[in-house]
Amino acid sequence: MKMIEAITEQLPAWRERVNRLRTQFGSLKVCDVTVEQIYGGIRGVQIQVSDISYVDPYEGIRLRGYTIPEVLEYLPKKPGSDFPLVGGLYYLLMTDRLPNEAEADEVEQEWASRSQIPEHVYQVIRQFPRDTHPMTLFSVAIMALQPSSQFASKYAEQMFTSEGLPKGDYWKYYLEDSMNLIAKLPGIASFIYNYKYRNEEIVSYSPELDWSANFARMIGKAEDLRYQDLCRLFFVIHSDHEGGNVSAHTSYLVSSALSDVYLSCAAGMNGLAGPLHGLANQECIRWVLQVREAFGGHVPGKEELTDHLRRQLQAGKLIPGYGHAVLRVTDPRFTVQYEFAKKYISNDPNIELIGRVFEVLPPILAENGKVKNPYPNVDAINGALQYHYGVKEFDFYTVLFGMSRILGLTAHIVWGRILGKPIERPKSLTTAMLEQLAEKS
Ligand code: CMX
Repeated sequence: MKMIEAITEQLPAWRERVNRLRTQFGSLKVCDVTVEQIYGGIRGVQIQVSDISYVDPYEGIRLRGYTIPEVLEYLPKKPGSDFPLVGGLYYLLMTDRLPNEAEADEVEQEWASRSQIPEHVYQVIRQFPRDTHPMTLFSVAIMALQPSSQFASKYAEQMFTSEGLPKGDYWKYYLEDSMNLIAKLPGIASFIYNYKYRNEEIVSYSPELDWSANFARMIGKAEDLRYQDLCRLFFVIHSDHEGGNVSAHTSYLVSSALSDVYLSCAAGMNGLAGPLHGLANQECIRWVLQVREAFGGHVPGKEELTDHLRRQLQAGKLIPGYGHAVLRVTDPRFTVQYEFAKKYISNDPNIELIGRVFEVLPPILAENGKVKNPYPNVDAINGALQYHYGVKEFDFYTVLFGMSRILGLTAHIVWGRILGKPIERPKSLTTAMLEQLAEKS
């Protein structure tokens, strides 16, 4: 694979950079930690390095240094589509280089050749009651693939041989496992969708189509080229959001114990399934529909909407899709999806309402100065787009998010092995110890 060559070429330079930092500047202090941060979710404590992506509060996410509009513009596309091949995005995340068409295509072809899902994975999903949350099914399906981990078997094997598996080569097996897992995600996610909401159909992967279009086709949208484009857009923009969010940090931590890609990604997906993380995106469309319902199915005018929003805030309610822990501007991932919506489905009433809320809500949220970011985040529009194209099962939206996020998680995990990162083990203190520190201060 070209991806392996591109990484191998860069290896000596990367290892040299990290070694230099560790040996020459190992004792350099990066930041302090306050008691408030320890009790307050470790917010703002700079304890990680992520070269895959960085979230700037005023600019939003950069994937390998490229902003969302740049990524959408520069990555190779299939003829007839305005949106990138996810294979190209993966090449960028993994190798730190923009791919040409052949390189993006090679990743797509690799996925096609690795897409066959073992029968027992479907059986595992079928054992669960149909009302099981799709994220639970997604996580167990990933776990069901774990016995096929090349890293796990190679690692176990070398324990009993004289040759051994050089530490510097671990990453190659992690990359193999990542490619094998990602190749199967459209089949797994679509089967979960079909099992829960459609006809239990298992649809095989078409090598003619890219990863995103395969997923769309597998849930019955073979003819809907616009939905296929939406999938490409969605999967690209949700792929990574730095290393500190719950799913990225969890999977990275688990992989630091040399747990393989399957174990690590399933753990990350369990974090993504939490209502304060990935699950938030199903709340936004629910809220949009509730607002319309409150106005008899119509989209309220500006004044009516302003009154309604003020009443909700006065009642202490959160407005889903607004605010962010890091961002201090409109999330660029909202902006590109809103542009897609305005271009193709501007007469959809939910999109119309989302546009009106975007006009009136930020100044209202900003009024009392409490909300640090009064602008929309990516979740404010995700669900409405899926809903328009007929994916109306809200609880499935986090699986779509998960499919995309595994692209980023595996890039972090593989690079952890490339750079020889050790097992993570932060130190904990007791409350009494902090009280003693406080006494002395
Ligand atoms: N509506 C009403 N009040 C809000 C608000 C919103 N959308 N966003 C923040 N606030 C309130 C908070 O509840 C908090 O009030 P209290 O001090 O009374 O508890 C205050 O404003 C300050 O919050 P903040 O520091 O601006 O925001 P946080 O970093 O604590 O939380 C987030 C960020 C996203 C959890 C929060 O804005 C929120 O709950 N938004 C709505 C849910 C949502 O859209 N979640 C998706 C997040 C997407 C992502 O993480 O990628």
